[in-house]
Amino acid sequence: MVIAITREVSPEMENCELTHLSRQPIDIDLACQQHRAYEDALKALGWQVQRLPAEPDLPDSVFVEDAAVVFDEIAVITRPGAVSRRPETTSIARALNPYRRLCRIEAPGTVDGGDVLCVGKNVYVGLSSRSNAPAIEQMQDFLSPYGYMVQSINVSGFLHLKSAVTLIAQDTLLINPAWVDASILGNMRFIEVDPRESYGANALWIGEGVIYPSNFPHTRQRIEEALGKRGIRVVGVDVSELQKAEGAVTCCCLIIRS
Ligand code: CIR
Repeated sequence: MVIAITREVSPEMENCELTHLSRQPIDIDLACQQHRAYEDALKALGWQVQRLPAEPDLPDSVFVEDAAVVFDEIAVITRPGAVSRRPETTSIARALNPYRRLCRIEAPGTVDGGDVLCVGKNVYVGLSSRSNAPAIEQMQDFLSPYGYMVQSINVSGFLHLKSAVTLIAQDTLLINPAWVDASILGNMRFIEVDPRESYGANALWIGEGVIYPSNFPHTRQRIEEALGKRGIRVVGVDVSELQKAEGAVTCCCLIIRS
């Protein structure tokens, strides 16, 4: 069974952290509708959605991916790079406690889950404005007993490693080659985003489906051409309001496989 932990949109999302985007008005009602449609897409692909209540005082708390990284053996509770986001981990740790042994990143380490890309036993962590070397060392200590290799990748000019590259099938990465050099990611197949769609590398792969923002049609076509014949279909979701908060599709759930 696969469980996806989500959290309702905060009514304060307009006061979110922004790094590379300028602030625009966010329609909170529409954001909530889009988020429900995203959860429906997860359910339609066979996942069980466990929705946590909104955290009204934590504007970015819908982006649950950043507060933890869930592995088969353990869950790493992060220490997010943005100070405003650190309280998000309390309720996420509570939600994950029944499923996994918890390990916690401690100061001076900081890491956002959006910087952690897992490809089998290879764990790539973005060295970014949010995630630093002490956290990467702590992750290596937590994970090496289970056979994982943790490796850092420099991230600059975009928010998180997974803004630039995500796993889209067992052996395939969706990548923006202008932001990340594919040669450091090992022996994989790659689908490159259309150059007109720089932000199009964040996709959420779930077995036979890929949840993908509807505003990157050119990249979507590339994904369908490459994966359609392998029985993986693309499910488009409109996440315009979440994108204004610099979010995307991987960041709105935490995936627990059991
Ligand atoms: C932030 O800057 O932290 C939020 N406004 C957006 C976080 C998006 N997280 C993600 O893509 N993993």
